[in-house]
Amino acid sequence: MTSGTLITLAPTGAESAKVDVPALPVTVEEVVATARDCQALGAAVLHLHVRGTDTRPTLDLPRVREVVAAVREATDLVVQLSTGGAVTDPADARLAVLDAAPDAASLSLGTVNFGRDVFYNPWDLIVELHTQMQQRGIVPEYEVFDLGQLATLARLLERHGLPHGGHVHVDLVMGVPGGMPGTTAALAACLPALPPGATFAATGVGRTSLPVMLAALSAGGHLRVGMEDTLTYAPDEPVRDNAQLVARAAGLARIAQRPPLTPSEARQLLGIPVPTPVEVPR
Ligand code: KMH
Ligand code: ZN
Repeated sequence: MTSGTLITLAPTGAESAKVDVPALPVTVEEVVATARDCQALGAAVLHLHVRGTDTRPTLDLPRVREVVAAVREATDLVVQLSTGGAVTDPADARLAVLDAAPDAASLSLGTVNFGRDVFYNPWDLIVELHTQMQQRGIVPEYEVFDLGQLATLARLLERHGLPHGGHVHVDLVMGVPGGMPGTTAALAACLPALPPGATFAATGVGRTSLPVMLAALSAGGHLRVGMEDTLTYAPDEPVRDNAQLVARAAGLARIAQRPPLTPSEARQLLGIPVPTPVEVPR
């Protein structure tokens, strides 16, 4: 069992509108402030969906680069760009996000119903993302929405080799309407299907957030939290901000005697090189 807990913050996502959720960080300043606050509370990785100046999700490369650079300037967080985007995003634009040269990127392992929408992840796109990340030195986080997608992961690794860095890290995204439920039983069913030596995190969407977090901690797993997945803190109590969710996750991790990993410990775990400090001439 890993001794510490990797906490990934997913602050924004692509599903909620700023008008409906005013606390959602969408501007560069809001994302940077959120990232900084949440690093101080125990987050080590930032799972990032970028919004345009109109507050809507965008994969526009200059904008993506601008937000990545701003987060890097202000924090030590591992920057993990979403290649999932929004359900409406085409495959080529999702692949092009890798041009922003993040430390890491998400890689979804199968097509899944997403509420009334469909989140398309055909095999050829999975292979293309995996091999492009290998070539570019970007570490994937494999997003798994259903048990069968772990069989896809085994096939992917067998045919195309280990990811850059050599370590396999999986995020079980649970409770999506159309995917596996956010229950302890579903999480336990996934564990024997993880590749040997892999680590895993779990994310419970909506009201499954807490049960999934507790199940993941009890099984030696890591956590992803944030307003991408959770907008209600308790029944009838909207989430105040992302920091509230990270603080709860960090508190539970400490109670489990697996305190939050620092960003540099997270890099070691995930096989991401620690950035060398830039020497300032005197
Ligand atoms: N926005 C969802 C359709 C990812 O970031 O890789 C997909 C998603 C997964 O959020
Ligand atoms: Zn995402």
